[in-house]
Amino acid sequence: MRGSLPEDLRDVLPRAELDVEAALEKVRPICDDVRHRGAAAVRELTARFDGVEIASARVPAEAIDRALAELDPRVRAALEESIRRTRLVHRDQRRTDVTTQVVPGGTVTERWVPVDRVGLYVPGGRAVYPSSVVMNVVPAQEAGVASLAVASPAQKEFGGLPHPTILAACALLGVEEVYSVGGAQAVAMFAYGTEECAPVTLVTGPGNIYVAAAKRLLKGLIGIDSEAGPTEIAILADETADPVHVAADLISQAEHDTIAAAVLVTTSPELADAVEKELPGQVSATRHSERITEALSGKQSGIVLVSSIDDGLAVVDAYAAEHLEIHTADAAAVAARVRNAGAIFVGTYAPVSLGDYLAGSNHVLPTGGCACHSSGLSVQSFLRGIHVVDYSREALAAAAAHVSVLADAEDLPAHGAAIRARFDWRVPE
Ligand code: HSO
Ligand code: ZN
Repeated sequence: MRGSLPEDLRDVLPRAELDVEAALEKVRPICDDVRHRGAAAVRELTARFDGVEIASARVPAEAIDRALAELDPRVRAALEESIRRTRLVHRDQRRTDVTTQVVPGGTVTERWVPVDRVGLYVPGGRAVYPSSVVMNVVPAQEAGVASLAVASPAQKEFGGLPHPTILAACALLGVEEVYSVGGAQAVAMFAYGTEECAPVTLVTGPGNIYVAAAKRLLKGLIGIDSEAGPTEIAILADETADPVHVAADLISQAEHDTIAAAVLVTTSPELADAVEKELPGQVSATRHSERITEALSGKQSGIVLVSSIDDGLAVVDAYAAEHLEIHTADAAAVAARVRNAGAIFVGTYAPVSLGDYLAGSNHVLPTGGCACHSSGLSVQSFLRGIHVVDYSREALAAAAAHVSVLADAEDLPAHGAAIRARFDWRVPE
């Protein structure tokens, strides 16, 4: 992509397509079943989709305690440090109520109130990520959410319980309410509630296409975070970048999924060549080389050559990556000019892998270009700002004329009348 940039960059940039709409028809009967038959439906669907019979979806406290007792001490120490750092960052995101004196005797307060109860979905199968439990639970807790439940698929090899590392992460975070339920039925259980699980007001957490479809279907009844799509890394680099680091970081996110996206945007053809030369060796040396090869050769991944950092910035802004790394001279100055990204990683020593686990930042981030309008998960995701309006008689009287005029202009005279009724139908002078 040399020379002038195309008009709409989004048309030419590589991106995966995910057809959530098609999955909607499949999840509708599942959600209806859970709605009408509750816990019995959840158990039957678990037998059908996860191949394991469970007596109850609720995970007993002893199983959670046991998972923590049996957790590798090194994993425990790393998770504890991840929780500590993530808490530091998210604690600083807490909001204080703000009262604005609009006129004498008239105030509006924005009061921040956490949602009552959150359901957190944690995937099973290939993507067993205790780190995602941390990234969802910590902001909810720091927001002051009083009731938090976790659902994760029943695993046959663990006797119908969720994966033990997931249970151990819950234990470390003080989450006691855990269900061995996966897929669309987990989202439906949270939304409608069952005999075993009280309904929630908000569901967060990543999942497969059926989880995303169930979230889309039930949105409105419940709030949702975002529909997490396949993960993405974009790297903006110049000739000062180290091809070994660039290749390693592209590979690190391609490791998640065959449809993960890894995009390098660079001003340097030499760097592009060097990265292309570097990739095969690193890919073949790593465990998930097949998955990575497929992700890197997919149409959603590639190298974009640009003529200048300005053009590079235009490209990464149009792409709006979930993760954006900057490997340029004066990376901080370039990073400061980026407008669209889920999270920005500045320079050589801030790779995405650090952010995935231990930077303190959140790793639940907008994908699929949604970073141009949405943010990652934060304390704010679990709060509602409620406007509290408090006006005195005098302050209302002083506003009455303007309200009446605007109400009449909208042909809603009863609006103005509601104010005049308080002053015996005559607003005092
Ligand atoms: N990079 C993923 C999060 C993750 N990485 C979990 C490792 N474990 C999406 O931000
Ligand atoms: Zn990752």
